[in-house]
Parts: sequence; structure tokens; C-alpha cells
Amino acid sequence: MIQRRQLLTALPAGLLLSGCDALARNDMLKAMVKSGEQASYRWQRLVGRDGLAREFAASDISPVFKVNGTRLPTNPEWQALAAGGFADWRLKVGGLVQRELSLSMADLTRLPQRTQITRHDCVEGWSAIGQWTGVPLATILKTAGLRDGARYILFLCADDYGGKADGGGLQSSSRYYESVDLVDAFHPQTILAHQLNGQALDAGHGAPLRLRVERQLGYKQAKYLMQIIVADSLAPFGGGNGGYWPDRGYEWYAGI
Ligand SMILES: Nc1nc2c(c(=O)[nH]1)N[C@H]1C(S)=C(S)[C@@H](COP(=O)(O)O)O[C@H]1N2
Ligand SMILES: [Mo]
Repeated sequence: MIQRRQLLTALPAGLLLSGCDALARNDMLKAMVKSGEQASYRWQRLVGRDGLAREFAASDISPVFKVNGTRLPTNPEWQALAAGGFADWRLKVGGLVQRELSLSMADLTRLPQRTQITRHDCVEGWSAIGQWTGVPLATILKTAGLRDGARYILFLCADDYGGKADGGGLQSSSRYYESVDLVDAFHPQTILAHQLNGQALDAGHGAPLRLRVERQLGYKQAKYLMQIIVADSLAPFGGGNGGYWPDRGYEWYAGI
């Protein structure tokens, strides 16, 4: 049986959740105990928030890192940004934050970087080892400052899956998106990556910026990031299940 004490200590410390810490933790506790898909979720939370995904040596890097899902977003907005070398691209950060942010690639690369060599596991049955470089998501969230009630971090992408845009923009039903809880958001290996194997991300791998959340499956690794939203609920986004594939029956917590 899961002890309440263990669950509470498994939650991140110093999350900038001011007065409503207790409330946020209580909500999180309820969500965790709710059960269902969450065997690996509970397991990973019990073994500790900082349990690291395995990291590999440079000699382990796969010669080819397969491209999967969207290979080239067809959306005019992304195409125009790509044509300009992403000079006009900005990562917007909003929702339950104290300060909204709008960050250029230059802003991001000025921040302290993390490089990690990890294995990507796609649910379709292939894996690849790659070296990712980027900014810890924790740095961005600490800069923005979380407001009371913050529980989830949503990642809105530039691509409509299958190229079938319905005109709804970042909130359209075909738009790729993903989300993580605060434990994964502040995990040291959770980064906003702009390089794969020492090169700027190409279109296939999610230019100009993608999420790496290393203890979860491939579909959580959102490519073509445009906007980060801090929220208290997943319900208002997409089909309400926290991601493009979770809305289509895949687990939200895709622990490896
Ligand atoms: N925006 C966006 N992110 C995405 C996808 C996608 O189609 N669009 N596909 C996901 C899936 S299923 C996998 S396995 C990985 C593939 O990343 P790669 O193309 O760099 O191998 O990206 C994930 N992130
Ligand atoms: Mo995947």
C-alpha cells in the first residue's frame, strides 16, 4: 500500500509554489491515488523524483536517429519561421505563471545548458540513442515563477498531425501537444533541446526546439515547440487527456 508520507516526500521541493503548497500537493496526491494506468507512474514516483534515466557513452550514439510522426510541419506559420532560420521564432510561456515569457533561441542558448546521451523508445517498437543539448525546463519555470494551483506543464507544437489542419491553430484537434506533471517538469534530465548530436535540430527531429522527458516514451518528446502553458487541469486542452496520442487512447504517463 502506498503511504501518504512517501508520496508527499516524492514530490519536488522548492517548486516556487507559495502559499498553496499543501493544496497543490493534496490535489496531486488525489490524482496519483486515482489509479488506472498509473502503475509505472506510482512506481517512479515512489522510487524518487530524481531517479535518472540511463545515460550512455558517445560511442553508443546510433548512426541514424529515425524520424517519426511529423517529418516536416505543413503549417504556414512554422514554414515561414523555418524559412527565416527561426530568427522570429519565440517560445511563449504562460498560464499559471508570475511572469509570461517570450524567448528567442538566442535567449535560450544564453542560459546554462545540459547535454545528455539517452535512449529514445518509441511505442511502435524502435529505439535510438542520441545526444541532446538544451535548457533544463526547470530553469524556464523558475524564471517564469509558478502560481498557486500549477499542476501540469503543457507543450503546444507547431504541427498538425498528418498535415490535416482544421484551422484551430494551437488548440485545433489535429494539433500535436503533450504535457507532464511537475515532478517530470523539474526532473534534472527534462530539457528543452535545440541540438541532437551536436547539430541544431533539423526539421525531422523537431526544429527549432523539442522536449526531452527521458523517463517516458517517444510520443511524450514533443517536437516543434511553440508554447508552454502552466495549468491546473488538462481538461481544457485538446481532448482533455493531456496529449495528442493520449487523446487517442495512449497512456498519459508513458513511463519506460
Ligand atoms: N510535434 C510532434 N512531436 C512528436 C511527434 C509528432 O508527430 N509531432 N511524434 C512523436 C513520436 S511518436 C516520436 S517516437 C518522437 C519521434 O521523434 P524523432 O522524429 O526525433 O525520432 O517524437 C514525438 N513527438
Ligand atoms: Mo513514437
